[in-house]
Amino acid sequence: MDRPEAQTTDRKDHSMPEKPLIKTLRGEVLERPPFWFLRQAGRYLPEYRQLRQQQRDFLSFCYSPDMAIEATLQPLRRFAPDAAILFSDILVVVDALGRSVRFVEGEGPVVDPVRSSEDVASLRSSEGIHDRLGPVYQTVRGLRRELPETTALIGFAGAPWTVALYMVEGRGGTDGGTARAWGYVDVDGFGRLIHILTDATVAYLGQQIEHGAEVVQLFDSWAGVLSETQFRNWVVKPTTTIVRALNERYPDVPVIGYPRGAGAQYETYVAETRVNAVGLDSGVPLRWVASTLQAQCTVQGSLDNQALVAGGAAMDAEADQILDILGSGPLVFNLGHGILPHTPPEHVQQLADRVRAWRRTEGIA
Ligand code: 1CP
Repeated sequence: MDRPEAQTTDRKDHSMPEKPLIKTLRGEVLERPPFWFLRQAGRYLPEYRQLRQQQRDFLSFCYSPDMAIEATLQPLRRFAPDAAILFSDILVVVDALGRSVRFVEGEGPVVDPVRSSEDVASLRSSEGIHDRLGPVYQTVRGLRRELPETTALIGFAGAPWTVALYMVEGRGGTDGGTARAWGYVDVDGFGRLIHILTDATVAYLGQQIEHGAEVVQLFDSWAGVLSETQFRNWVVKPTTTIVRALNERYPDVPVIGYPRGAGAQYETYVAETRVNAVGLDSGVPLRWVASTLQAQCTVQGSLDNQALVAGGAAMDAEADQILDILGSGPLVFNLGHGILPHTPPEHVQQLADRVRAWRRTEGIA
């Protein structure tokens, strides 16, 4: 497809055979589904824990291209998944918008809370974020040079609602009560924050693509706490805007949306946002997925991360069920939520081997 103004980067490999992940995201059904794992880099790997010691502060670690590249590559060396996901965090955008973000050991992220229209007005505009995020773009560019030929590079951002939740609450571990209440009391004020985050997300993911990301994923990890009205306003609408803007500018870059916990609202999400693929959490019934969502787009998921902690026959049985029910349609095998820090790496190896060995049987649904 013609993209006259976007020819300035490393993205010149259109003549190469397509990678399995990208084919699947376009709706093709391969002999076995491609796979990668949410949070495939990180603390469950001893080599990550060692690398992480070289930088005290987690944000500085994310902004060190050499370290972020190395952290991204570590799980690839062990498990050879079909995709690498950029090592960074969804909260770098908050930092780039000018709010202080810290990661406290054992506690998670702590953000200078945004609670008023004045706080929202003080945020940087979306054009102002790139200086701070330059090292992330360098990481993306560096990764494209390092990856094996068949491994796709996934860029990502937090979706506006999930990022707003951390900005308003000031920390993790909440159900977004303060943010939801603000969204009822002052729809316009909270909507302004969502609008700023929507613009910033388009700008941020656009730059990741310009620097070499071949697929992007929007993490809406807290989509599941919203009522139907708020789900429409804070999840569906901004996601639709983001998908439309990216698809217009980069028609060959698939967008994966992951509205964790959305339940029956998954159906609205897929139909309205027009994401190229949808990330499933472990609670979504597989046969329902096969008959509704998978008829409309590629699905990604959805092994319970606790099954991965358990390992053994129980894990194999859960993985087989996903493969047998969803593997005859377009599926990217993955987890329903990120790998937990106490997960034995051998279990991840066992799972990778299992998925790699699976074959689709023609005619069996
Ligand atoms: O000590 C450390 O090393 C920091 C732990 C850590 C790591 C390894 C955090 C803090 N973030 C990350 C990396 C990260 N975060 C990645 C890249 C790694 C990979 O996937 O291989 C990605 C994609 C994320 C995305 C992310 N960050 C999400 C969305 C996915 C999800 O899990 O739902 C969310 C919600 C965050 C916020 C965040 N960052 C870190 C923590 C502990 C949290 C969660 C806080 C909470 O529980 O609310």
